[in-house]
Amino acid sequence: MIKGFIFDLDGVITDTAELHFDAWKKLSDEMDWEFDRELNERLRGISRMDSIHVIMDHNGVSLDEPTVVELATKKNDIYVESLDKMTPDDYLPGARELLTHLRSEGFSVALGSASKNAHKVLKQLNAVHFFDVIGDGNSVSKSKPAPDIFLYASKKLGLRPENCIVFEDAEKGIDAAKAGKFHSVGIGPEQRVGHADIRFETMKEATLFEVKSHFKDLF
Ligand code: B16
Ligand code: MG
Repeated sequence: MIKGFIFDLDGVITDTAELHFDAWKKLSDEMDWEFDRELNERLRGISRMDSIHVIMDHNGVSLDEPTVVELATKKNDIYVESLDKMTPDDYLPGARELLTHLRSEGFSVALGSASKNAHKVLKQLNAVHFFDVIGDGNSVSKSKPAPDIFLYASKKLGLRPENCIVFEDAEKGIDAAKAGKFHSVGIGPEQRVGHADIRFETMKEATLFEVKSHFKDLF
């Protein structure tokens, strides 16, 4: 039986990828590092520290760890400032509707994001009340593709993985859901999340009706 839903944040509830891109681009320009949209795509769903290492590797750069932390903090300051402009108009189409529907049907709902800024993003969206549990980058130390963040969320909901559906837009996020034995819904293109149990191009198509029709034996 499905009793709970666990949502990733960036790419599922809202699109912070663009703001992450701007902040990494600003830092990269200052450092004279190459950074483009293709590289940004590889940062989808992975932690801030993993992200900066991907960018440095791409540029053949190696620095001591305190300097890396300092640079990642600089990027984060730029990113966090840009979140001030986010408003309740910035849900991805369909996301607020689905969260509202889940609430009205009494399902348990958790966030399972890699972001350490998830709370601020939810506050800007006015979305905190949709979640019984907020699992974010501060909740666990091993990031996706490890299943830890989703296991943390389901445990806090008091549910087993087989009773939960994870919504994810990142390849490594679906890997994490599968590693934890959760049911999974992929949001995005086939080449990215085609390994999910069911895939929708965008959140707009991912209605509760469609999800229930796919997992019909589990409702
Ligand atoms: P922060 P998600 C992820 O969010 C982003 O997709 C990823 O690009 C970012 O590096 C990560 O959060 C960490 O974010 O720097 O705010 O801690 O998709 O897991 O909700
Ligand atoms: Mg994501």
